[in-house]
Amino acid sequence: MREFFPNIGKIPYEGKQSTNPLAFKYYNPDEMIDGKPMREHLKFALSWWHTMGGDGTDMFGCGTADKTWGESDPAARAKAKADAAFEIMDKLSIDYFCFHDRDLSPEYGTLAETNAKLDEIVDYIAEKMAADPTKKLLWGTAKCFDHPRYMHGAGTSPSADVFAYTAAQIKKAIDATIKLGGNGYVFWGGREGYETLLNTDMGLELDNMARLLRMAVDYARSQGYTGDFYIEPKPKEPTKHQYDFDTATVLGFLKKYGLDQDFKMNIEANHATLAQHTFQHELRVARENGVFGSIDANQGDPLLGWDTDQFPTNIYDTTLCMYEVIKAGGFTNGGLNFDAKTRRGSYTPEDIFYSFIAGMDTFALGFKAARALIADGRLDQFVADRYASWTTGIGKEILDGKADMAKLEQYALEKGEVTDSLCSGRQELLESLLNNILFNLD
Ligand code: XUL
Ligand code: CO
Repeated sequence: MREFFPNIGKIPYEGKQSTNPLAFKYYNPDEMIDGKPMREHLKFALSWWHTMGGDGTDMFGCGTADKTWGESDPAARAKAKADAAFEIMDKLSIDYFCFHDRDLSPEYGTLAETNAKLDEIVDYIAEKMAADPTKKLLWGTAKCFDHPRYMHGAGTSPSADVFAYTAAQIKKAIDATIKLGGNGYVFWGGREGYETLLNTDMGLELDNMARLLRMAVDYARSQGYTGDFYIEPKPKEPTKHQYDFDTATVLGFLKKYGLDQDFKMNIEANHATLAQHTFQHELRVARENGVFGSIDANQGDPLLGWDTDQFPTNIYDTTLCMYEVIKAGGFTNGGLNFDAKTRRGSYTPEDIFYSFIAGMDTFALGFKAARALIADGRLDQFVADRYASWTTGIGKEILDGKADMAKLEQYALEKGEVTDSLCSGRQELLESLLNNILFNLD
């Protein structure tokens, strides 16, 4: 088989003293931690769209990177893409991948033809996976936002015909996910939102979105799918207002339509910042509501208000992210999908490897730091102590349901001004504790 990156070998782990740009400094895939290798804790995934398809095209200019994989015929290119993807995963010790249907195989003249060509490439990838069972599908999804038919949305389009087309496309993407053994299926609301309320029936659009999700879940379950369904919140872009604004908004939507038992969240770091939240905030909301599922690992630029999808290099963010992941019990069906692209100016084949190494090392460091933070115990103890007034006395009575307004009034009247259960929040102390943990890692 053709080698696409002949100048790059398998990326070794060389440790933090290494100066080799093509080596991991912190990510040691086979290092055993709590009885399982680091690769199984982190479950890194390659995103087919950015890595295999993204050529650097932006609103101001054409592509800078060659992602033709040496083929001009679309079907031949789809296969070459798969070969190159497996080579990249192999060389970087990445075990998982994620796809949109149209990343695997483009649209052809009719839906029937498009589906037939998709089947061919799915079969091809299934063969490659059978030959190398270390390569697994983290999740699949359908690209219901690219083609002009989706200009006004897909599941929330004013056109019932578009809704039907969307259902047909998602049905096929679910089939592909099942065929490739995926344990996740993502709904990111590509153009499910609005540009102006002047032309929008918001109530009908949201009802229809819920109808589509219910049909999709019922269909997948009828086909024996046992994995998770994820919603990936995002507040804006491409539309001015995306309905799946953030985790809290999505939770309200799911509860209203009785879908809350069927969905978890796929939290993307850059989407959190677009919603003016921290990455940790979104993860915490998901964890506290029992819907933490998977992560799209990337980062934005604090000075830019758009979805830059950069490879994550911020150690504070990855530390606090992995803190939430560990507290949520680790990944089950989910993982860390690099929904990230090399900068337009980082256009060479080596840049793909440098970018993944940067992102994977940053998450490995974050994982180690989060473990150290938890093992150290001072942070968790501080939080427990801060809420100590709920473990005894009136606090415990409130939690036990043994207090009402009259009883609390009586208590407050007798007790007088509150002093003894107020104490400092110690924010600066905790921030320097985090620094201390980070810079004392082995
Ligand atoms: C877009 C985005 C998507 C989803 C999958 O911002 O994150 O790539 O992850 O549709
Ligand atoms: Co994403």
